[in-house]
Amino acid sequence: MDNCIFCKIIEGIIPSTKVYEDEYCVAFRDINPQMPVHIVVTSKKHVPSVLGFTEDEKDILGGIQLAIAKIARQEGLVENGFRVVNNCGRDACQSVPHIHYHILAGGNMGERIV
Ligand code: DGP
Repeated sequence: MDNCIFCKIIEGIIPSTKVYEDEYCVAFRDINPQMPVHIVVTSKKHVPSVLGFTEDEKDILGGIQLAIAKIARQEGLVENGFRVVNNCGRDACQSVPHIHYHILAGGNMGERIV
């Protein structure tokens, strides 16, 4: 999609540090990391948020979940654990309207989610 930062990263127009790619998604290191490990996993299909998927796109959603597990193993995050965050809409401060999940790791994040 024109003028979408993540579409441009997926297409390689905007450079990024990619850590994973498959038929459903691309993962790259966040430009503004909030933890020592901060990876963004985004759908290759431009969908603004989790609200935008249809019943026949369950394969994409499942593919992303499986990719998150693969990335966690690949990046050595299994032993100490990690957090997965999806911001959706205004109150969650979603800044890029192309669905993505944050994988956060590399230190204790506390018991509270926010
Ligand atoms: P969110 O606020 O949930 O929409 O998260 C968007 C994230 O995307 C934010 O943590 C910063 C990251 N981001 C934005 N632009 C770029 C970029 O050009 N490159 C990379 N690597 N990350 C970006």
